[in-house]
Amino acid sequence: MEKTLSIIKPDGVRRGLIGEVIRRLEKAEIEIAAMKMLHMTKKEAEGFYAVHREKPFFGSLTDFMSSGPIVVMVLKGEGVIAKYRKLMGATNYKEADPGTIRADFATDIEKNVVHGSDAPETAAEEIKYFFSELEIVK
Ligand code: IDP
Ligand code: MG
Repeated sequence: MEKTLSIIKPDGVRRGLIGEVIRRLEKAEIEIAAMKMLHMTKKEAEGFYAVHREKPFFGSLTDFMSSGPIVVMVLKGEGVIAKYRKLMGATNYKEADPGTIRADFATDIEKNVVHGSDAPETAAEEIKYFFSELEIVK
């Protein structure tokens, strides 16, 4: 069964969008297999986004991601990686399809409310970054 990592980013938590994002997951019948809230340090955010360390926005992105609490979730189901990416919308909210989370709520290319893994390999790595096997519903 495919799994993916979802994050409600600090802007989403700050703006009271936890319920709205989870409502959309439930409405789409996406199974939540694990969930917790935490506040990453700058170092932890740098570790999570290590693939982007050469990008010009790396410093700002990791400042943002460590600026407040986040909600991390493991989502499970057939094709859930693509299904959840579709629900999120494009990275740049200006290019995101109408009705997607980012089109409806993002305020900035960086502050785009949610994260979702992009492939099975990255999903496995990202899930391991936050969850032990014991914490994931079987
Ligand atoms: P994704 O979140 O849609 O997978 P990625 O390209 O993996 O997008 O980028 C990770 C995160 O980095 C984005 O969600 C966004 O918060 C931020 N980001 C991406 N591109 C830019 C940019 O051009 N400027 C500022 N921040 C960006
Ligand atoms: Mg990405």
